[in-house]
Amino acid sequence: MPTPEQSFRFTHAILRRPANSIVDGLRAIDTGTPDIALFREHHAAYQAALAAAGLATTVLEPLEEFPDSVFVEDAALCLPEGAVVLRPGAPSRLGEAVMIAPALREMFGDVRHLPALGDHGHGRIEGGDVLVTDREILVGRSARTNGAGIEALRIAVRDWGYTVRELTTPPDVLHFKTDCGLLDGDTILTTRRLAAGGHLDGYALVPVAEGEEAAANVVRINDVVLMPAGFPSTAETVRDAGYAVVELANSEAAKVDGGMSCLSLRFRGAD
Ligand code: CIR
Repeated sequence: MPTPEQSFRFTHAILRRPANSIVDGLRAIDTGTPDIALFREHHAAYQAALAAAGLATTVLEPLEEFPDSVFVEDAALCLPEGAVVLRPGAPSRLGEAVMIAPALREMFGDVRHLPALGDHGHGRIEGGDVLVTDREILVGRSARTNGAGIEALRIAVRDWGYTVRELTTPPDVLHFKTDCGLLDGDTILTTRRLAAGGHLDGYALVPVAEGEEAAANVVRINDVVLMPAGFPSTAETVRDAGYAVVELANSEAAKVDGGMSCLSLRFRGAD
């Protein structure tokens, strides 16, 4: 059941170290090959920022056979009541869900798998399309997330008291959260193209600066908002709105379409 501030008050995070195979990570546009040493530095700084925000971090070993596995967010959804193993829509990433399940079982008493729906159980859903707010779980249908996947999530979390609302990720945008991030339980930083769909009506919206669309994927963790570095106007906007901002270098993850939210699974552990 959603409770006030549960969408950003966390105690733990799960990360996975980048594999050397990240150079083969999926990307919409080729803007260069990630520099692995620099990616590792950025990843360590990201982990340190989570720790500084008050989280205990568990860092899993790299998985060379899954180039995109550093982006742990896409394989699971963690809620205070338990964890749900998702079904990534990118064929090369489906196995990441199997690989994250043992870590989830160590940390959660209740780990759920999505029910198979329809004749072939073809539900697909990636965590990048899932935004948990203090009121509900928003899920954007995308090239990676389909209606059956969203329906399966709805069934999986129903008895925990969550409402799942299906929205649409804008065309040619990887994930719903590529274009937005939570600032507090009902305030969302968003691109104009996502807001234009009217999907987020009812929430207080803070627009990213024109030309800084890549700044929208932020994560609020306890008292800070983690943002990718290099988007000064949006950083200022978020600060002016009253939030403490931590800017983190993200150039290497960005080459494979990764951002602040994708690099961790954040949750509130049992008290
Ligand atoms: C992919 O295309 O799946 C990865 N290269 C990037 C995943 C980013 N994940 C996220 O936004 N949650």
